[in-house]
Amino acid sequence: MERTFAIIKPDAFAAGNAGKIIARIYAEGFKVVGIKKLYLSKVEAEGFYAVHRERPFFGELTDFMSSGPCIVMVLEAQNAIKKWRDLMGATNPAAAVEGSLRREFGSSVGENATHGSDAPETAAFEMGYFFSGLELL
Ligand code: 3AN
Repeated sequence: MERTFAIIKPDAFAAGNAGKIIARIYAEGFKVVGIKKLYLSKVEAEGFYAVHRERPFFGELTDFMSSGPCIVMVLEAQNAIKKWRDLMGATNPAAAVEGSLRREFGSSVGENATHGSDAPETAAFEMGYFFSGLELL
């Protein structure tokens, strides 16, 4: 079993799509190990996305991620990292496969409904950024 970190981003939360996304997560066979609603500050969003600090879209990305509440989760499954990224689809919703979450719920490359860790090292950092060990029992 593997764990990954996921976010239902502010666009999807504000649009009332969190329930549908969580239903898909269960339907695809993930176990939800941790889940909570947060309203990130700009500084908290900058810390989470620190790896993207030099990218031209860093300001836009962290403004958006601190623009409203989101839901952060730890998901468990076999090959959870790849399985969750496959379910999300491509970064750009217009290029994401039919049936993927970003295709269905995303509206642009920035406001793309969901986040998922891209490797075991980033998953470990991201889970630890938002959850204590006790919250993941
Ligand atoms: P992914 O989340 O699919 O791994 P990354 O790691 O390339 O994508 O980008 C991290 C996040 O930054 C994306 N989820 C997306 O919301 C945002 N992002 C990526 N490219 C752009 C862009 N050109 N303009 C605005 N936001 C972007």
